[in-house]
Amino acid sequence: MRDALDSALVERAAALLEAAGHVVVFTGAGMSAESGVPTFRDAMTGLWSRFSPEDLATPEAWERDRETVWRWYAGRAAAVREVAPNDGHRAVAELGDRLTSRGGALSVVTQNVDDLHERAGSEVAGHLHGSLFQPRCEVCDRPAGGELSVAPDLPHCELCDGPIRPGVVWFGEMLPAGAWRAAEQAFAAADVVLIVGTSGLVYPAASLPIEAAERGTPIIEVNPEPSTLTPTTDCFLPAAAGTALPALLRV
Ligand code: BV8
Ligand code: ZN
Repeated sequence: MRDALDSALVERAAALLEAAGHVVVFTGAGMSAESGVPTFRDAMTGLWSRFSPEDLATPEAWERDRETVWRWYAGRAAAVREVAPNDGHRAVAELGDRLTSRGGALSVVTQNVDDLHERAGSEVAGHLHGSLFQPRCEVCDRPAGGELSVAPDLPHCELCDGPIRPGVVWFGEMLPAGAWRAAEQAFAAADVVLIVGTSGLVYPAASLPIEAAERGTPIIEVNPEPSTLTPTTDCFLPAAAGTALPALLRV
């Protein structure tokens, strides 16, 4: 990762945000990396080292071995409970407060299944890939109560005794209609899109900033490494979220 963040780049990005009425912040796993939540591309550690996320985050894995899949999500939910939002999450919340105070709006659209944006004070317009804290009955779809996420053993629905499944979107599953609609509306209304910490590999989520760029919406990206989305951006800040986002607020 390059050293000092180029102040001219920060000033250009800050000017785009300053001139904007409605900003969309689109985040991926890199947003939570400095909180200690491993990104999807990180090697799976410890007892999970023999799996890859694509192996476990699928309906087929759930049908094949519900206990193992449930335990993986319960472990991830427990790990998120042990960590805190980072300076990047707090800067996004502060940006939202500043926009609101001048009659503007901030929409957070996240691919992340953690609740760190909310715990930093942001309202999330859409969790495109669901949440670790919204388990639900696989049979009757009844929400099972957030804390069940960390229950180590496979729980069953109180109403119909169906298996409770993690409230996340697996590969091959449709994205939640409400979250997708809210995200499309937010991107359509955006004067600026700020992308933070995503490789841009997962669709259809990645199509949102790409289509915004095609409509001429200015795109700012924060990522220590270029991503597949970098070619569509107007301003690429090669830095971590916890460094670049607070810097944008200090200009
Ligand atoms: C679907 C929940 C359709 C589960 C996740 C074209 C069109 C439509 C679909 C597809 C398509 N091509 C392929 C598909 C299928 C598939 C897909 O996209 N596959 C990929 C792998 C090619 N998509 C789907 O299956 C989606 N569903 O399309 O349904 C359909 C149509 C008809 C009928 C039925 C269905 C569903 C996808 C959702 C999968 N679920 N998560 C769970 O968490 O277990 S996705 C999961 O991976 C995460 O949620 C996250 O979104 C994604 C990982 O991406 P990132 O967030 O970007 O994380 P990553 O690790 O990749 O990158 C981290 C970045 O952070 C890096 O760039 C790094 O440099 C940076 N970084 C690191 N540190 C920092 C940092 N940045 C800033 N600061 C730092 N400190
Ligand atoms: Zn049920």
